[in-house]
Amino acid sequence: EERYNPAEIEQSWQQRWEQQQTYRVTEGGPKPKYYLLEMFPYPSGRIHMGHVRNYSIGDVVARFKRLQGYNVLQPMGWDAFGMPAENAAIQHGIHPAKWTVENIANMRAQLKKMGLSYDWQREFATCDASYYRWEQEMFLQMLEKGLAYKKSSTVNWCPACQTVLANEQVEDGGCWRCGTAVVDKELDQWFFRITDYAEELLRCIEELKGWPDSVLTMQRNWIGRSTGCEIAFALEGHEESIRVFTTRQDTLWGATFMSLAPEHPLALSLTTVEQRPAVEAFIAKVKAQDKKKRTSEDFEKEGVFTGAYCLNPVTGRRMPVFLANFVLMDYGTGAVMAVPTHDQRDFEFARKYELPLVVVIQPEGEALDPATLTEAWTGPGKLVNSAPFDGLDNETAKEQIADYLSEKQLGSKTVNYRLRDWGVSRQRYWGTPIPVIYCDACGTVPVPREQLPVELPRDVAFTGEGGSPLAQHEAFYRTCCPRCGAAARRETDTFDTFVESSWYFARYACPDYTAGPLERTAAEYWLPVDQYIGGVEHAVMHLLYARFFTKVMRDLGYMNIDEPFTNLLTQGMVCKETQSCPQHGWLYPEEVENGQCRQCGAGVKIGRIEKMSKSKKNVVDPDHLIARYGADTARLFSLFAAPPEKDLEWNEQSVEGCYRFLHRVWRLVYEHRALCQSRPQPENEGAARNLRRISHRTICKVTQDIDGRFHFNTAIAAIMELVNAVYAFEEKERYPGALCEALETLVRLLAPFVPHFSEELWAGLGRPDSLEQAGWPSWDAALMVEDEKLIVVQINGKVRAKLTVAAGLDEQALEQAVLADAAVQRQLDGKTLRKAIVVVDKLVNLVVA
Ligand code: ANZ
Ligand code: ZN
Repeated sequence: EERYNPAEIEQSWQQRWEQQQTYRVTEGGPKPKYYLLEMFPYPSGRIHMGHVRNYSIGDVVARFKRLQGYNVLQPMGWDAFGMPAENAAIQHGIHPAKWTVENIANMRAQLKKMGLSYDWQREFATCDASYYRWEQEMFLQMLEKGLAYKKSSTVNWCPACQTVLANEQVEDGGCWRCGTAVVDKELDQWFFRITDYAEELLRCIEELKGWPDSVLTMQRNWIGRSTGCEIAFALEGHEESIRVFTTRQDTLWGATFMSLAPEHPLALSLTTVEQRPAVEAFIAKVKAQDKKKRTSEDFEKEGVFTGAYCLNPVTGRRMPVFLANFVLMDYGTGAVMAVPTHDQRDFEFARKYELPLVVVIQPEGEALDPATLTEAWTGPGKLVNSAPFDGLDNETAKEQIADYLSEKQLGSKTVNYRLRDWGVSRQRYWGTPIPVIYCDACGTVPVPREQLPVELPRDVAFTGEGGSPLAQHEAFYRTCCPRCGAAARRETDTFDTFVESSWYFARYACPDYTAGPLERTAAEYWLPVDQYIGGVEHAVMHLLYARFFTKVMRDLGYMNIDEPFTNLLTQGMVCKETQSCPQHGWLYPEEVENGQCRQCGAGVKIGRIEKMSKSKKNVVDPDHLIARYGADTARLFSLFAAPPEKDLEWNEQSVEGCYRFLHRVWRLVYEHRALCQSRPQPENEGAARNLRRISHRTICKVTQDIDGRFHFNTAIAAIMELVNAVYAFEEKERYPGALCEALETLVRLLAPFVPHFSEELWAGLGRPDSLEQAGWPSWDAALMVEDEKLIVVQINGKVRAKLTVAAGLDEQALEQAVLADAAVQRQLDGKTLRKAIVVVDKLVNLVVA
């Protein structure tokens, strides 16, 4: 067709891809495999611009790799369990299963309209029993190995969602989903022993060369390995001693008091009768405080004296024992030897309660005086007041003191992790049931394998009133003990949905396998994921859990890899300015016309540019975008407007620009399609040579920009320049070969970005092979170089001559060529050459006297 009509061609190519199952892949064959994965979506109902961006980025890489000759797996599925489905049930009376299935159908249709090259055969949803039954099976195996266990623990509880939240799901003391203030609650919970893998998870970070440094740093900090000592402090008048964990055993001689967590088991038993009321009041006060706040730097350090004393094991000094709000029970041993001269929190605490200070680290060229000290010295220095270690630099002292303490049996070297075991119990309906049964006689009994899956019952009531609907569903929880047959109760908690997303990437290798979680040959063929793409908000939880699960599944014999994702790309957010009306609050873009509110006509206030979100209504509906411009324009815009890691700002003009660009290319190719069909050979002379140079340079640049670097925006910009060069090419009739080469190059380079558009144009060019058969174009380096260069010759800084020489001459050759030139020789006549300054391919300045 003469005119570019996206709606028509997109539909026809999508149909063809579907009918021919173009993107279906199987294991094996001569091509190398390439597994590209985008983080799968939660089926919230509709796709948003963030999805469009994420999947456009992924699809470029998938198509590019396919054209390069890889056997590319790009799957899609649904992270289908979770709270929104249940909340919808409570609010609108629609069953979570129905809600989820409908949302998936909507979103699948939307994604299909984008022309993404997924192998849809492999699609699955994590709420399918055929998926989660294998999660249940793996849980049972983890239980056998002690990797899953139950313990009573204080959990973060969201009173609004009525559920436990992982530490990572608490943001500024509020629930990550609804913002409600989180409270502590004691509950029996299932845990995964991720701490068993802390060391390996940390060590393998070094091998993740294809991950952004920022993500690796976050993972490293999250695991939080500290090396130091555990030291015992004897208590006056008590049998027990207090053990502390410290990373600064070099400051032991300066420890003047002790700080315990208010939750410390010895706290009350140590307390003297006189101090008891104050201590009890303090404990009650701290319990009500949020843990994160309590330990933040700027939170007021507070404590209470217990009346008890312990002894510094090396100085023999009596140290008063305090409870302090900034000491947490779940780190180290819950007790801190306080060194107010060298720890800022201890310093503030000591000033407040008038406790003694002893300097033990003396920085170079400065004499610290406890009387005038205004803050703790936390830097390096030499030891003082620490005989027999005086005079050592403190790093050396750390080592020596650690050895000294072990010898004297006062302490031992230890490693401590900030990482905690992963609490996976949720008091929710819409999740994977945890397959255990509680029997009065036999205790916790695993559900026998042959009874798996423990399926979620459909007929549940959603009252919204606390607890899980499963706990009210008698037919579900009433069961009998698999061991003794007595009446027993089934576990009604379900898994954290992060469990499902921890291994879905592997299941795409064999989604229909019925004999286990993974079919060995398929998993070995596809895994690991070569390139993973998703939001940076998953830098810690999801990515760490998936790494953990990979190692667990490896140790259970399901996989033979250590790490799931070889390369990771974290894409930025899609942002847009907000708009609001004084009367009607936030406004959707379509509620604004000519800067006025459509409802009341008031002037609209343009707000900050922020991440697109429904709550602020600064969103663009991908459906509208695609209906108006087509999927290819939507894709091109998402890829062209910013590099993938950066935030992308919505810009209607830029969308228009992409749309016009495609029209422009279309006209150009269409106009010359008859010429190209005759397949002229590219010429190698004059202007033809020039155009060919641009074509080949563009192939080279686009390839390098895409491959591993994801500089799609500059790749597209280079293609745009090629289009300009073809438009400007004046000898189209004389050099049809070079022209056709340029046009074919254009279409082929655009294929990963705008696939429908490129397929259609390619078909029109009359090449016998398909785009895919033609493969990714290669460049000819010889054609890329310019053969001649115009060199400016200066004598003592003034331009005296110009001459043409072969391109690429090195400094010496260029100087010789210039000096051999007759015109230059004439100018130099009789003068002596002092120096020649040579800029290759450009200029030679001769300094003469
Ligand atoms: C004495 C000392 C002297 C410390 C000094 C620091 C500086 P990281 O690196 O994070 O592992 N600590 C230990 N357990 C704690 C707890 N449960 N709550 C709060 N603080 C705790 O930090 C280790 C340091 O944090 C330890 O080293 C301890 O204070 C404190 F000049 O011991 B230090
Ligand atoms: Zn029993």
